[in-house]
Amino acid sequence: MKDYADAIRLLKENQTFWVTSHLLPDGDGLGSLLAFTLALRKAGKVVIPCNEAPYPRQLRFLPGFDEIASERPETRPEVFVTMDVPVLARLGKVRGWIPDGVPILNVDHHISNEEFGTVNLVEVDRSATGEVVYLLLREAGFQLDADIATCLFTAIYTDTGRFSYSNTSPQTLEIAADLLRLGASLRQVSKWTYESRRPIDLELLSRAIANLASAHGGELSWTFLSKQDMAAAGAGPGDGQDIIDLPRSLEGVKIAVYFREDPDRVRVSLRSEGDLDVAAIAARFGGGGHRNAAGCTVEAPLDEAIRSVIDQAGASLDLDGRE
Ligand SMILES: [Mn+2]
Repeated sequence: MKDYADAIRLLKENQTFWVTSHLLPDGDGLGSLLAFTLALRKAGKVVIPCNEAPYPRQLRFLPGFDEIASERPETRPEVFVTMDVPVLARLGKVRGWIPDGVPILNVDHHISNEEFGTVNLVEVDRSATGEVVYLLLREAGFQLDADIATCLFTAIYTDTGRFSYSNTSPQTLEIAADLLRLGASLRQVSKWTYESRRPIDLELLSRAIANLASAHGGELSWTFLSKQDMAAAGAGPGDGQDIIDLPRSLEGVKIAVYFREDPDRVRVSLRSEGDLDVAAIAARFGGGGHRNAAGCTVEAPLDEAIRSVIDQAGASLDLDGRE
């Protein structure tokens, strides 16, 4: 519990905080950031949530969403807090805002976390950073209310794929139960995060279905959205984030991959079952993540990026088959 004690001391002994998450923040990143903001404000602290925009539209319902600053705040913080951020480069332009000499509190659950903080509260066995934030706030004695519970529930709900991934532990469900008791709205969170598709999302999905491919007797499945796919659907940078769920939903799939072609590079999302380690595959391309969920960016033409990542994925399935 050493890191909890150090983190709690930073929270108690200081009054002014900035809190941020990674680029294109997800439910865990923004849920953790906003829960922290609301809980510390409730205790009379000054907390400024800030992040590089854009933020996903499906998270607009989160309490405090409209207050996230996308420009450098004026007030100097006494502590700079990162949520769900494994490496400082993932902060984007916010990295350049960190004032000299300000301690950093790094709250995360990524195995690839580089422990860049003054205090590192990194728990790699937790399903979500939201779980760590819950334990931190509880341990420190901060009061939780329905809004804070909704933020934390969203963090855990989305990072566990609605409690379906192997990172979901008994304690994850106990924490989720406590959050529902505190007033988190399961229906509201579910509606916004998983039941708010627009026609454009279906257009992207239909293109992803058309691009679906598999190998290794169906154990390896992937799809892609090219620049042309994105443009034809009228999609922007925040769209098509959930397409990885398509290849991973097929029977018998052990490794699923999704490639999205951006103007100057290809973003790659990887998912796996069991002991198959996709963080190791992502690391070969300069990325990282968790054993069963990882990502990287490849600066190569789309077809080349697909070929090299699928080769690596196939090789790890070969190795797996031999064990
Ligand atoms: Mn997370």
